[in-house]
Amino acid sequence: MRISSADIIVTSPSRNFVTLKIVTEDGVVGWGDATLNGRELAVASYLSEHVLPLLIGRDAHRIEDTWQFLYRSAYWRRGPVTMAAIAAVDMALWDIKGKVAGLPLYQLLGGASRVGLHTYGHASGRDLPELFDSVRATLEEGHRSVRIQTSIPGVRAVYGVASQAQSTGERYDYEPAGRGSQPAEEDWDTGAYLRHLPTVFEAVRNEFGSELPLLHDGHHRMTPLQAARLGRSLEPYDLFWLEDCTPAENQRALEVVRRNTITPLAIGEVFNTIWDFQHLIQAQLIDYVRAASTHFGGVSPLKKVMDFAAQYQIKSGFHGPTDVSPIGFAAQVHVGLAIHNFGIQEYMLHSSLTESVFDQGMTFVDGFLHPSDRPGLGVEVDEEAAAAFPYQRAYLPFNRLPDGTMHDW
Ligand code: CS2
Ligand code: MG
Repeated sequence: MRISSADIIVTSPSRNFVTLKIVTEDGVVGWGDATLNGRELAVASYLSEHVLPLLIGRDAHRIEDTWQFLYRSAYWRRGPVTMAAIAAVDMALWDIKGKVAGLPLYQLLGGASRVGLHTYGHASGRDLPELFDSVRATLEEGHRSVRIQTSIPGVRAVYGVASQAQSTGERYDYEPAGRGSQPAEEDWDTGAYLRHLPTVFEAVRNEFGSELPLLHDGHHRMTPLQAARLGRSLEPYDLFWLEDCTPAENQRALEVVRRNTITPLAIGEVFNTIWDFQHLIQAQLIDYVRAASTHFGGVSPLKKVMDFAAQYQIKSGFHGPTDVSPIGFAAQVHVGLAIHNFGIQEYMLHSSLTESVFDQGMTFVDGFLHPSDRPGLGVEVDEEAAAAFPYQRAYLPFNRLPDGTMHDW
């Protein structure tokens, strides 16, 4: 079954998305997500200039061979742009295979291992009353686990706090990458953060009890020792995980953290390949794999890294922000349903505008997320609707320390 055409759709319903459409000679359509937040057009151009011409005439059924061809033949491997491009092709081909087979993707991956996926949602606030309201709203949405982010006294604007500075009127989660020609500047003070955060978790535990699973995202901002100290000071509050506590480049940092705390660790939303996880998994330095199908080369490598992680009792916690499109999100929901070592799924809910372009058939009932039972990924794109939302330049914010030093994400 040959590929007869391949096209890129760039659309911005609430936020930018890059979508690949592959069509076979007998008219089967496959969709893939190639969205790289803040650098979207680089992937669109990588695909249209270098990859799409290679796809025409290839056998759409040869998913693994096509993946290896795009990965190995380029000579320069890996990196977020390359891997988001390969991810889109991989997803689109799995979508096609599912449609031809008449089966949802999870059935091709071994079938369901559970009734549905437990999710976590985001809660945040400038102060405790606002945070508590946000936790309640997150629970009302159906999540049974909650990520807690908070303002820090004396620090003007902190990433991940919905009601702060760059909020645009729409729900913050929809567009943390602010539209405009320059990124927003935020503040950071690690000392103040390390002092304040345990007091917030203590208050949340007092308000919501000991059973609610709580998570926190450190956004790569600590040194190894700072992260170890935070992990230890949060132990009384029994976190489900502490995410991205140190910058991902220095993997040995996790050894320091691990030696000093039993707070579970999740990492890897900015990782691109299984090799980024190799040491962390083998040395058992993490508990959850945070990869996202879209930034990790697609469905095929996501399944492989989880099978590798399974040997070490490490579970999935796939990255599920709104900058992963409904297509990329569906791809990893199928993987999560099929694998044995599923942990939890981050679920931020796309805006109604996004859903007017991407028709997703998944369900979220009684705290369980279930992929669509339509054949393939189960997401269809309304191209006419997409055309009404042209690309808008957008950047994630960055942050500086109190003395003006540029700091880590
Ligand atoms: C965050 C993301 O979801 C998360 O855990 O780290 O919101 C992240 O900041 C964005 O996906 C960046 O594009
Ligand atoms: Mg994160």
